[in-house]
Order: sequence, then structure tokens, then C-alpha cells
Amino acid sequence: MSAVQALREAAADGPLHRPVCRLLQAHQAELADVAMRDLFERDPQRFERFSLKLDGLLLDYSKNRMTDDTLALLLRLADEADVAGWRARMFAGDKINHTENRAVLHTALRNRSNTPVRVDGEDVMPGVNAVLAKMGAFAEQVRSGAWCGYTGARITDVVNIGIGGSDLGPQMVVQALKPYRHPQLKVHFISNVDGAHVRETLETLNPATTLFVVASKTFTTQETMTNAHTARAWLLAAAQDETHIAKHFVAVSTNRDAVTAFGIDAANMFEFWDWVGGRYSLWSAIGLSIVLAVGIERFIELLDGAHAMDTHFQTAPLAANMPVILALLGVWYNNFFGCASHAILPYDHYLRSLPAYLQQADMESNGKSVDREGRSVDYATGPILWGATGINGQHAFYQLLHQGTRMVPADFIVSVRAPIPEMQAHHDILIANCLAQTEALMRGRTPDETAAQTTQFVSHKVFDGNHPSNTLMIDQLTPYALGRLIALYEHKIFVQAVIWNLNAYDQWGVELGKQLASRILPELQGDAPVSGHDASTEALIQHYRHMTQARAGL
Ligand code: G6Q
Repeated sequence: MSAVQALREAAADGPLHRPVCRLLQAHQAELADVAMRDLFERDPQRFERFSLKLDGLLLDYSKNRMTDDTLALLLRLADEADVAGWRARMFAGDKINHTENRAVLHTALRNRSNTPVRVDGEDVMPGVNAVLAKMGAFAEQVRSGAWCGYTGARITDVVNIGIGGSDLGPQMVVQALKPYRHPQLKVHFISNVDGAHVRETLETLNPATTLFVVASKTFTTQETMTNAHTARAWLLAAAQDETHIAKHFVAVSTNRDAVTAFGIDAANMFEFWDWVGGRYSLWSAIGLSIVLAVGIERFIELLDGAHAMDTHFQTAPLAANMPVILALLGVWYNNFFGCASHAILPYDHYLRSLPAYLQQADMESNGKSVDREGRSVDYATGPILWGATGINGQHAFYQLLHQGTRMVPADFIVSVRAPIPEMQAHHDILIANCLAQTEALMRGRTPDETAAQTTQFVSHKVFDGNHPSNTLMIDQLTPYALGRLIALYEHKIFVQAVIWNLNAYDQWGVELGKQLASRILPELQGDAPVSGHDASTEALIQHYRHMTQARAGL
């Protein structure tokens, strides 16, 4: 047996083998047939006991299949996994991303208290503050019209070119903060290497008034570089002079050499650091398109909100700690009820990209099958995260949530304040639906209740209920509230990683995709014999080559 095989077979002492997990298993068996509606009837204080408030954020987790005993056991699991110790190590800049030998310090990017945070003995805060100031000064020039394109006209459109962590966060935040955006500056996002994405975006734009933000931590990502070169050619076709690139291209990266090789002036590069993971990078210079859209003051409010959640996460007792509670409930369903997925259901048009954003944050972080020591895990790790805006989902996939054979825990997210005040009547309907869904999922409808309403197809109309959900009610979707919400999920993911003994901050699965495609590309384009693949892949490459050559009349 090789050393790697031995490692992959040696997880029998893993975190889900702790004695407390056996107690949790026994407890789950006791609770399996207990209906939440009965727990509510027996305990009028259930909401008070199982909800938390943090300024303008309310987390109601009372509609979960849990009791005080459940929580006590789950908290013991958190203690035994040393959540508090790992939390301290992360905030202190320890290299907890051990497979890449990196610290994990997205929290330093929003460390509004400005206390020193050291990596290898050096305080990172002066660098963080300097880049933030540079982003603010640059954005102010563009927003005020002082930064002009090659014809002297003001910039009207910003295009962020990036993918994955260099796209999903800024795109989600710019969309969520639409009411705060500059009225004369549109922000677009190009991520897919599918030529349709870049073509469709550029054909609506004027090169003389367009600014490109090429956002790539490595500045080598094939999709981003291909789109950036296409955008560069599009600009030069109109501007006719390479010196004009400086007015129309800026870069966000950790790779200065590659940025200057592209032709972007190093003065127009916004730096960040290897201790910022891609999917945790919207707080860094990767947020430049956010700053351009909403201004530096609003961006700082976003950071303030995240910092408030960081402080809560660091200081609140685990039993009253929102990220910890959400994480533990997730573990409860994932590992003790066998739930494979988790739904994110924002009842908010402006948060319609939140499920996709959290999908990356969660699934890329905890979609791992070896533990920190490289041993195969014999327990479920990160769930399949999915979702869509609430009301639309009701008319689509909620059928399965209510009456399917799987239990899908869900987070309902909703704002008290209507984003558009004169549309209050719409908002009331939205909220009524959100609350009705969580109630129906929890209560269900018994055969007797159903029979009292109808005599036909009664069994088809019965709802078992007992489907768990959390409700996050935000006073108003401000930049501050959004920052706090995103940080809440980041820390939830972190706590779960600690419990599952995972490194949440590497992403070898993404790296593999980057390597494989670069091998196949020349095979698609050339006519040399294709070899070294499986029969399926080889045949598909040959088919593509044959069809494209036939079309080109070769
Ligand atoms: C995120 C991942 C991945 C990454 C993209 C873009 O955590 O690492 O989504 O953000 O692959 O990478 P670059 O920013 O280097 O282009």
C-alpha cells in the first residue's frame, strides 16, 4: 500500500467519530419522529430562545428540528473541534491554509479597528489602507468625470473582466446595491470565455467612454486573459494607439509582471495579496468595480458591516454566535439527518445573485473529501448549495421542498424595508409569501386538516411538514447590512470546515480544470494525432475537429 493510499484509508479517528457524535446520533433517533409544530405548541418561548438579534439583523432559527439538548450537544462538538482556537488562529494571520502555506486574512481587509495584523511578522494593515485609499482616489476621478478616455470624453461604462472569485463577489454586490449606484456610470461584468459574453457586452458600448478593470489574482487565468485581449483589440481598433490603453485599462492582481506585460501601466494596478483567497476577495482591490459603482464611502460601509460580523463572531459566546449556530445546524442536517443539500432563498430581487455567490463560497471551500491531514473522510462534508429568489422559486421547485422525499434545509432571507418605498404593497406580498412558506414547511398539513378542506385526493394534498428553515430578516439592504450578511456566511463556512477538519481555503479542483483545458486546446486547433485520453474524450476531440474543419471547407 502506498503512503498516499495509507493516508486515504486512515480517517477512523476523524472528527465525526468523537463520543459526542455518538450522542448526537442517538439524539437524532429520538427526535426523528418529533414534529416541530408540537415543539412550538409545548413551548411558547421557543422563538425567544432560538433567535438572535444583532443590530438590524434578526436570525430566527426556531423552525429547526432541535431542542436545547441538540444545541448543547452541537456546542460540545464545536468545543471539541476547537472552533475558538481555529478562529483565533485565522484572525491572527496563522497560515491555516497549509496546503498553499498561506494565511487567511480577508478579515484584515475590513479590519476597521486598524489594529495590527501580522503575516510573517509584518503588519499588513498599512498596505491594506494604502490600496483602499488608492481605490477611493481612482474611483473618485472616474465618478466625477475627471478621468477621461482617449477622446477626452468622460467614462460612462466600466467593464469588470474576471471569473470565479474575481467576478461573482463584485457582480453580486454591485447588483445588490443598485439603489446606491452612480447614475451616469454603468458597470458590466464579463466572465465567460464564450465569445457571446464579451461580444454581447461590447456591442452595446463605446470604446471612447469605456474603462476595463481586468481582475485576476494570478493574471494567468485563460478565460480572463482571453477576454481581456479581445477587449484590448476592440479598444485599439477604435483608438489606434497603444498609449491609449493606459486610460482604458486598469488591473487588479497580485502579479505585477504579468500586468505590465499585458501593457497596463503598473501605476494603474491595484494590488492584493496571496493571503486573500479568490472567493473571499470582494473586500480587496477585487472590489474596485464596486467602488466605481457605489463610491468609496458606501464600500467602506460594506467593510464596516463585515467588520461588525467579524467582531460578533470573535466575541459572542458560541451559544449566541450567529455564524456558529448556522454552521452547527448545517452539520446537524448534513451529518445526522443525511441531508445532501441546502437552499438559499432570498426574497429580494436585489439579492438574486446571492445563491450563486454563496454556492462558490461554500462549495469551493468545503467541497473536499480529504481532511487537513490528507486522509479520506468517511463523513459528509460540504452540502450542495443551491437556490434562487423566493417568490419565483415558489412557482417552480418548492413543490419538492414541500412534498418531495428529501429534506432540504433552507435559509430564507428578507428585508423589512421595501427597497423602493412607493412599492410597499408589492413588498407586503413578498414578505407574506416568505413567512407563509417557512410556516407551511414547518407545520405541514395533516390528513385530518386536509380532509377538513377537501374530500378528493386527500393523500395528494397532505404535507408532512417538519422541514427546517432559518429566517434572516434584515432591517434594510444597505451596504452595511450586506457586508454583515456576507461575512456571516463566510464564518459559517469556516466553522463547518473546522468541524469537518478541512482546509476551506485551497481549491485543487479548480486548478485541475485550468491544467486540463490547456492540454486539449492545441489538440482541438491542430491536426496532429490525438492521443493519451480515454476513448470518449478522444472521439469528442476528433468529432469537433472534423466538424469545424468540414465547416471551414478544409
Ligand atoms: C476562488 C478560486 C477561483 C478564482 C478564479 C479566478 O477562490 O480560486 O474561483 O477566483 O479561478 O482566478 P484569478 O483571479 O487568478 O483569475
